[in-house]
Amino acid sequence: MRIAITRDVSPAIVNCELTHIERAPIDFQLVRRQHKAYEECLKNLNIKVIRLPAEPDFPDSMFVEDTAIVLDEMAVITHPGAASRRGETASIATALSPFRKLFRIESPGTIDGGDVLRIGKALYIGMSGRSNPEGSAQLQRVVSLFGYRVVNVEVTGCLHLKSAITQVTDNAVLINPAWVDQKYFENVRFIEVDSSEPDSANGLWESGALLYPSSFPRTAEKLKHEGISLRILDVSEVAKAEGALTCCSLIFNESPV
Ligand code: CIR
Repeated sequence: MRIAITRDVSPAIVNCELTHIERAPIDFQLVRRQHKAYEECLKNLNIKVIRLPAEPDFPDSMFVEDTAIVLDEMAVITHPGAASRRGETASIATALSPFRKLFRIESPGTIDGGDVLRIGKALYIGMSGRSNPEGSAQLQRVVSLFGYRVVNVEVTGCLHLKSAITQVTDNAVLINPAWVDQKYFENVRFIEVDSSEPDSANGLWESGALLYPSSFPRTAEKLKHEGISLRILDVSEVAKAEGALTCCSLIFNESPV
């Protein structure tokens, strides 16, 4: 059984962190509807959704991806790069503890889960404004015990590594080459975003489908030509909080290996 942990939208989302975009009014009812549609899409893929209650004190807390790295063997609770987000991890640790043995990233190390791209036994870590070499070194010490290798990746112009590259099939990644270099990634085929849609590299490949935003029709066309089956979601309000699709869930196999 696949499990997805999500969290209801914080009523404080209008005070979210923003790094690369201007603040625009977020329609709270609409962002909640978009988030619910995302959860429904996961349920339709036979994933069990565990929705945590909203955290009024943490504007960005719907973006649960940043708070943990869940692997088949264990999970690592992160130390998020933005100070305003560090209080989000306590409830995530509680939610994950029935499923995995937990490890932690400690200060001065920082990691946001949005900077961690797992492909097989490789963990690519974006050296963004949110994740630092100390955090990556701590992560490496833990995951190497379970046979994973860690590769630090330079990323520029965007919030997280997974703003610039995500996996979209078992052997292909969708990449914005303006933000991250292909040289770091091994044994994958590259599909480049349409250059007029720089923010379009974040899709959520899950259970044989690719969840993909409705706002990037040109890149979506490219993906369809590759034979990839898309589940299109409108996440316009989520994007105003600089969020995307991977960041709204933590998805993993129920039982550890
Ligand atoms: C932040 O800046 O932390 C939030 N406003 C957006 C986080 C998005 N997270 C993700 O893409 N993994």
